[in-house]
Amino acid sequence: MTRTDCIFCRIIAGELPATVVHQDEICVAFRDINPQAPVHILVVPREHFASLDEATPERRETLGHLLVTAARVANAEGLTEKRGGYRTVINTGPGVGQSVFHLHLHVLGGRPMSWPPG
Ligand code: IU
Repeated sequence: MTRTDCIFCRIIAGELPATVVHQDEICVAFRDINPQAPVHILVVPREHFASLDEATPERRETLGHLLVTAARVANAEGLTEKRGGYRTVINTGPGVGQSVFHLHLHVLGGRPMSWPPG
């Protein structure tokens, strides 16, 4: 169900612009508007739920599909393991940096990264 007050629901519905790199019946992947790496893509389920805290057994297929899509998108961007790899991130809660409360998985790559994250 599209939420009119959710920016990602509105992107998914085509009401707001985004550079979409992949879409299917379960999710949409588009370039982050404020990229933190040469490649920074968000993989977003069409279904609105706020965060990973709302993961349920009923959402298993959706959650698994996000990971499969993240790998496909990363490889399509040339971010193979041999070419530096990529990082996937799901921020859960404002305390760790979540700012949009529609679950999304970040795919970042194209530059060296350190660990632990800040
Ligand atoms: P976060 O994990 O909730 O902090 O990630 C939200 C991301 O959504 C962040 O990287 C923003 O740059 C990005 N974003 C976007 O791509 N387009 C938008 O219209 C808005 C945020 I608002």
